[in-house]
Amino acid sequence: MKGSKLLLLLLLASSLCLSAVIAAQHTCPADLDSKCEGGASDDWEGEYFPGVPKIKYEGPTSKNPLAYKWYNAEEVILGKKMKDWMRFSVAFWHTFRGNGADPFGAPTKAWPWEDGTNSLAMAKRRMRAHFEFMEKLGVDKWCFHDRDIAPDGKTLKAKTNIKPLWGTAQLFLHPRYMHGAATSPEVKVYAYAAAQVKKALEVTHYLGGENYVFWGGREGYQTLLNTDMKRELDHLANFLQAAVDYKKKIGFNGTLLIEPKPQEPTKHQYDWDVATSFAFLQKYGLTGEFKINVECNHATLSGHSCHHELETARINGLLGNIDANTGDPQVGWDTDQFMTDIAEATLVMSSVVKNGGLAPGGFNFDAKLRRESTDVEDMFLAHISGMDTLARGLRNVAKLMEDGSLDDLVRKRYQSFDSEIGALIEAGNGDFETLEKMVLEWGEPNVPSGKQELAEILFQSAL
Ligand code: XUL
Ligand code: CO
Repeated sequence: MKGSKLLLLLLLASSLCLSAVIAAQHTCPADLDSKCEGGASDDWEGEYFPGVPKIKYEGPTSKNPLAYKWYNAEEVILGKKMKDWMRFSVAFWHTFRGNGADPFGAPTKAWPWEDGTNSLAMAKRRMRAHFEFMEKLGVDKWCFHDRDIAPDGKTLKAKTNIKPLWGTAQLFLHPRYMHGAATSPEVKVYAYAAAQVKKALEVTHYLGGENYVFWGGREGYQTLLNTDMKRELDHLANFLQAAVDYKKKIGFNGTLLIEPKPQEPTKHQYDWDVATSFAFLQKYGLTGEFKINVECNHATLSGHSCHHELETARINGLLGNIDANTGDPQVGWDTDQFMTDIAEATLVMSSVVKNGGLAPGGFNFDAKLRRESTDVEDMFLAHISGMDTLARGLRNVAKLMEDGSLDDLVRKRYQSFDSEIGALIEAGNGDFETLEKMVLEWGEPNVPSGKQELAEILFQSAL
């Protein structure tokens, strides 16, 4: 009993120090070297990015790296403002908690506002830098892990126009989660994870979040020799059902999202890809309650393209959000790079347009600077590049649709099914006896070319 009370207190302290009040503000420069009277460095009111202006759209001919060339928030494309198609979001964990460390090397980022502590003052200061960053970028959504944001609720809530696209619980870093969280063989770990997700759902709701993500951190296995896979999957389903129940209980109307990934950190992650996640949701009767957050780098790790995963989600009514990033073709792990490939972005945007957009989901930049990118300005450049790439993709999709040749090519490939017998089959009435009779009448079919090269030419013409 004592233990569980302590646990809840700890959870409260770590996530819900949200009651911390910002006292009367000092005005100090946003610079660690300046000795402000009273030493209240958390109350800095100065600029964190003094060299960076508000990023504006200057069009494709601009040579200004700190400007948008393709993303013009208010411009209407295919009947919707660009900002409403894109719904961009900054991932707090990469942009403000990523320090450039890798398994071989120490942190490389020395952002001027970081003082190396994990204090409340530091959390507040970092959050102010984060809001200034988003305001200058012109982005009004962000995503967070509970463990990264602690403990400054007033700062988070005060900026009413900047809201979380989604929140999530960080259930993979702490050693207690080494065998998984909802799939841990240890019931106390399952319960701990439940208490953490409960709190993270509350915090996301409190901050006005529009979605909540379940990425299966360590929900998977390292070897089947010590694993009861059925039991673990049953536990995971019960955990997700309990999350649905709690979400409803607290009146949180946000969408719950599953984020598939095939491996890393475990050898086999249970949410391998979209199709596997869909089968899981169907088996446990959870399809109406969840959508999918497709991450492009996870898609390629699972041996699919991002486009494949998006289409699989879309045609099953499951496409809810995109973690916008990309992998490196020469590297076999989750590099979480900003997407810069225009062809890939065009394919991604074609799925988004066919989906009618992503709302209440959006594009979360689950992407990080390279370890070697260490200027504060690089944080802006990376996001501008990612935003412009996807915006350019959207413009390309509009070109392809206006031209219509590619859609025509696809439509024509299936036109034999527009016949009487094709309609019969599509209606589910193509019985084998009828079809055999038709074959005897028709003889050997004349099979047309797939026109793949032509499709590629038509696609390229829009890039
Ligand atoms: C990990 C990953 C996570 C989730 C949120 O690969 O993508 O950052 O998006 O936990
Ligand atoms: Co992600």
